[in-house]
Amino acid sequence: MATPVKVYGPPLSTAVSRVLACLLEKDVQFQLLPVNMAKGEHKSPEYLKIQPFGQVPAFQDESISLFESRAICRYICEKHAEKGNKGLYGLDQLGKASIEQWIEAEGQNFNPASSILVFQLAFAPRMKLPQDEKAIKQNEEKLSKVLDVYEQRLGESRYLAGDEFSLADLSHLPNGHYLVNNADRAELFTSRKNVERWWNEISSRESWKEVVELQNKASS
Ligand SMILES: N[C@@H](CCC(=O)N[C@@H](CS)C(=O)NCC(=O)O)C(=O)O
Repeated sequence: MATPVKVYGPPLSTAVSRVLACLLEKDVQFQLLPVNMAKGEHKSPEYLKIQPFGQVPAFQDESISLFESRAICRYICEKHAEKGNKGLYGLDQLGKASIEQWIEAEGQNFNPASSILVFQLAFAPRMKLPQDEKAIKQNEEKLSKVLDVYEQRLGESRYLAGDEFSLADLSHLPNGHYLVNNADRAELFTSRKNVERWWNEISSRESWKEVVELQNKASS
């Protein structure tokens, strides 16, 4: 049996949960190793050897160490092309180009605004930090504009990159989950009928439900 890959970091982290969702879609065995961020373990010299920016996740497989959740997901999909959800990262050049385009849209357009909202609305209250109302308003406006583009796209195809669920859709789950369930911003999704349909489909995948279970266990 193959040695499980190692994922370092708490499942409550959005970037860690992106990698976990990918591993579960691809049916790849993994070991989740805790990093106590409250104690600053992610900034320790030992951890910085595998994640030089001092962030989670870090990832190890055989002799390779990787960081950056989207790069880790791409690696998992390439290495395990024949396992689990075979089409997750496309089956041909055109399919992959479309998936890449929408992974970039997630990283460059959806993530900047949504990650600020997730921090301000879901994490700041838990950490007893003050909320920045101006940043919340500005980023809600930014994200609305991004989701208007998604609304149009999702009127043309079932998923972002085409008619199959892909890594591009999966990449939206971590921030989307907090916005809908922990930040009282479900309306951003439900006020757009195609986005709402898409969100309901992608967030009810078994892989994502398992990630949410891991998150719930970690926070209980
Ligand atoms: N682009 C990175 C982002 C990683 C990231 O921002 N991780 C956060 C948790 S979700 C973190 O480690 N924050 C602690 C810090 O930056 O000190 C990725 O996708 O892996």
